[in-house]
Amino acid sequence: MSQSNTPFDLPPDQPSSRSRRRLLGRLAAGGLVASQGAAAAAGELLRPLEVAPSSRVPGAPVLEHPYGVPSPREAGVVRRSARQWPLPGAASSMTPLADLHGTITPNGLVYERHHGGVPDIDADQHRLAIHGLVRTPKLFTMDDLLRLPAESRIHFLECSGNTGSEWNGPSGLPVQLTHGLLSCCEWTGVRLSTLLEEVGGVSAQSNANGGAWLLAEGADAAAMTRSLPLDRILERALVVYAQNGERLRPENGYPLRLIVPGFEGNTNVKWLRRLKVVDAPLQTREETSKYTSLLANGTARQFVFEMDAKSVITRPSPGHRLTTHGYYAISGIAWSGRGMIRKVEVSTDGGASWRLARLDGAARDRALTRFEADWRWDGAPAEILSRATDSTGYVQPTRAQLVAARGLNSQYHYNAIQQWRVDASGEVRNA
Ligand SMILES: Nc1nc2c(c(=O)[nH]1)N[C@H]1C(S)=C(S)[C@@H](COP(=O)(O)O)O[C@H]1N2
Ligand SMILES: [Mo]
Repeated sequence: MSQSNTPFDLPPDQPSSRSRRRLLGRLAAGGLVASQGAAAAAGELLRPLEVAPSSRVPGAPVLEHPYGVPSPREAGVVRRSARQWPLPGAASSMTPLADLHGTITPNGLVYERHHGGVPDIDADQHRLAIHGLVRTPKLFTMDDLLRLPAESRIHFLECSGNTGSEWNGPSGLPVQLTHGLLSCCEWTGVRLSTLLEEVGGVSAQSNANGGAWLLAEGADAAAMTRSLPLDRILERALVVYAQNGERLRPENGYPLRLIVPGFEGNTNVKWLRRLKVVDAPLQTREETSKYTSLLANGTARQFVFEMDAKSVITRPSPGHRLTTHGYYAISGIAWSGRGMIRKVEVSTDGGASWRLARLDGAARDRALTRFEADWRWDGAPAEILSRATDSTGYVQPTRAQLVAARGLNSQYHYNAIQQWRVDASGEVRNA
């Protein structure tokens, strides 16, 4: 393979499938990836053709792990925390984005954010109350909920504090610790609208103040409570008991949680015990002292629900090292709380020029989308970044644009373009 970077540098805004076909055509003879130290290969090449040592003995028996676990060789792929938290129970752990593929987060790696620890709840004893401005208030057992029509949908979940580390410039942290308060699961449960029908619908009084709100409360030590505008969530919200095909994990809300697709993480109340229809937001702790964003001019943004469009390159990313010159697929994820991802552009020159990335799989509403762009690294220092545009036409801002609009007082809703630096040795850094 030639070391020149010209043949594979794609012109900006060229439809990338065409570019890819051209790239694949050019490389058909040699393949995209030369094996490392191609010349050393003669002896190596013969090895896979001999009987493998692992074929000479019987393997481990079935049911060695009644609940399957990852290979011990993947033991480093775990959730991690970015910092020490001052109070026990009030903490978070982050998803190892650089080690994941596709768009679904395995259940053992879904990020965690708890304000008061993980409660131990007996599903048989758990109840969901739906009351307030409804015709016939009811208590639901888990069995009641499981009898109702179920719906499964894939959605991302992102903490509004995600990537807060970058407000003041590059933090030096790897992508797990900058963007890892982010996961994407297939959630299964009952539509909120179905449950409201079960309680006879919202009673007329609620409409006097211009629409009903919904208070959601958790059964944890933090008794997490948020008020949500019912009109805006009714179509999409789910009360879920399962994630990725199995019951919720304790740390993600077992036995029941609210999923409000696209809304900031904290509105997705875990260990859900109560939904109360009210005629105005209740101004709970979680929407006054917290989750309100102070702007530079001294006013505050309250009830900032939707997570704006965002993207990040997960491979290569800080901690990775490019060991040879030549072809690399730049891979990452993009998402928007306002709809679908329409396009992702990638730059390898610090944002001077952009090219379209390929979007993998079907476009999904308020879910992670995997993108990929071809890149040929010639060994020169590079700055790689990605920029998402969503179905509303909104374009992910630069950090400078975001700071100009919001100031530096707020820790929440940081969604700026993220740049990684590749130095001449191939080391990738957040600098
Ligand atoms: N009851 C309750 N619900 C909660 C929380 C909590 O502490 N208690 N944390 C919230 C926050 S801040 C976020 S970001 C998400 C995290 O969900 P996860 O832990 O399943 O990733 O849950 C939300 N729901
Ligand atoms: Mo959060």
